[in-house]
Amino acid sequence: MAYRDLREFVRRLEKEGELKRVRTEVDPILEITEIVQRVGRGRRNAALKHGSAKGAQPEMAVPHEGVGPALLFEKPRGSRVPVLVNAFGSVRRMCLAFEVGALEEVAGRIRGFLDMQSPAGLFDKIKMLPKLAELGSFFPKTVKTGDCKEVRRHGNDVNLFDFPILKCWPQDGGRFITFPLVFTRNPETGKRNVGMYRMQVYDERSTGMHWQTQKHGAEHFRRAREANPEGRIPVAVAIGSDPATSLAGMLPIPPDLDEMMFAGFLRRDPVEMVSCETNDLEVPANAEIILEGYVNLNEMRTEGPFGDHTGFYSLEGEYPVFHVECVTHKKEPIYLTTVVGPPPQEDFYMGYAVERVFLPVMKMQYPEIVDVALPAEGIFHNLMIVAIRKSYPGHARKIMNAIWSLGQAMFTKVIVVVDHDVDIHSYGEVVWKTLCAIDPERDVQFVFGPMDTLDHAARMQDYGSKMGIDATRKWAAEGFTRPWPGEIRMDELTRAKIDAIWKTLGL
Ligand SMILES: Cc1cc2nc3c(=O)[nH]c(=O)nc-3n(C[C@H](O)[C@H](O)[C@H](O)COP(=O)(O)O)c2cc1C
Ligand SMILES: [Mn+2]
Repeated sequence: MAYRDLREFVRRLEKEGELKRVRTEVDPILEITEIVQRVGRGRRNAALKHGSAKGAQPEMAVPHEGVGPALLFEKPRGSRVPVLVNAFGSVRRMCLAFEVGALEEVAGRIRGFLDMQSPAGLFDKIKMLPKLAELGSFFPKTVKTGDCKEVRRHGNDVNLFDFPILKCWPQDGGRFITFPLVFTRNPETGKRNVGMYRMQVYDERSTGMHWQTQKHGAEHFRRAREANPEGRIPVAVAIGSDPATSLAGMLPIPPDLDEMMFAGFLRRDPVEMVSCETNDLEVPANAEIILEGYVNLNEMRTEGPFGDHTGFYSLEGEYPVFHVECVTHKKEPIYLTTVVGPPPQEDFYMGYAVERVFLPVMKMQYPEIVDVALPAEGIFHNLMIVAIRKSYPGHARKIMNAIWSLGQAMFTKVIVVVDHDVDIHSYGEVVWKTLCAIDPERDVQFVFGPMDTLDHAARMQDYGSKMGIDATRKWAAEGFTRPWPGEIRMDELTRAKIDAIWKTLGL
């Protein structure tokens, strides 16, 4: 049964021993971040040192404990609303969020749909029926009203400071809403987009809207502005929904594919949507908090700095401004947030789940891909390790170029391509075999293209160079005519002999 809402997930986490309540009054300004860092510290060090046992499941390659327990701060200073943080900060909690025993199950469901082919005979048709029926459960459903409407405030009664919005790090430009679902419509097609874009609180009724330039929200803004530079677009923001819906905003899915449909797929139950009070957007009926308002197409304001998931402050920049005209919320809402900072933090586990879940999609387009790994320290876009089954000259280069043109994987600053027999979840093995396999001048490739907005080393914002390392075995067909040595391994006969006398050796 899909979680009804966020609080049902909180109850589940508590039952599973995954959540701790903090009853002492603490300040959402800096103090909550410091507590989150401390509960995660032991685990963080373990995570930074981790390697994986040969043959281990990828899920075991990341520290199972995550970044400490989920925390519910019941008394944030200055607000009557409790703060939930770290709700998704471990592989186990991500599995609880998707109600699966292993993330592989979600990947398997996606694979099942991708494998659906035109039925050959009656038996095939019958086999497809349950899948087709399941498809129906993906589409969001419009309902008349929902819990998110229990309390409504308009105009001057709106005050964002009613909520315990965190200021995470000392040099942050202010308080930031870090876990919002931002709803807009494509002004040309009317199709919905939902993205997780941080929002800096400027005052009681306005925030920044950190639409990075390649993201779908930014595209909606640009298209609307081209049509009517002096106009405005409606925007709605939902904070805290059932886990799958809450996470849908970060999914790297194609433009015009509805994130709410994907949330329905993940929770195996349609997301119920209600109309906003003041505009024609729809929002999840089970949300804890809804902000309704608009963005002026001719207004930009300085946003940042913000202690980011790179582990550094992202710099100030000019971004659109969200004006809040109406707030609705549950009678006793929970404020869902996350703290980003030096890796790994909660977002690593959210991103890790996305990586595992979307691997089948990547493999369908590029069957030569055996596996991918995004080490936490690579903060998603800095490093991707890819294992391929190499079948033709230049294959590794082809995969690099494929990744640089694959949705948000375009941001990948460094791609390392290795042969299929390298355990890419063992970073020690990757370093060893990569460095042994390359002639740097020959095997490193540079290209230019779009960069993640948060990359502070790029020569300019949003544009820069990327590097691909072809660490596969080189072939004669690629101009490498020397012999390639085999990897050292003891022979079976000797191993068996020593096995037989091992116990007698006293070692
Ligand atoms: C905690 C967190 C914060 C994020 N903050 C931003 C942000 O401020 N701006 C942004 O463009 N993307 C941000 N992202 C990444 C987007 O949510 C992600 O790229 C998503 O796919 C965007 O939706 P879209 O593909 O519909 O544009 C954040 C992701 C997470 C997990
Ligand atoms: Mn989107």
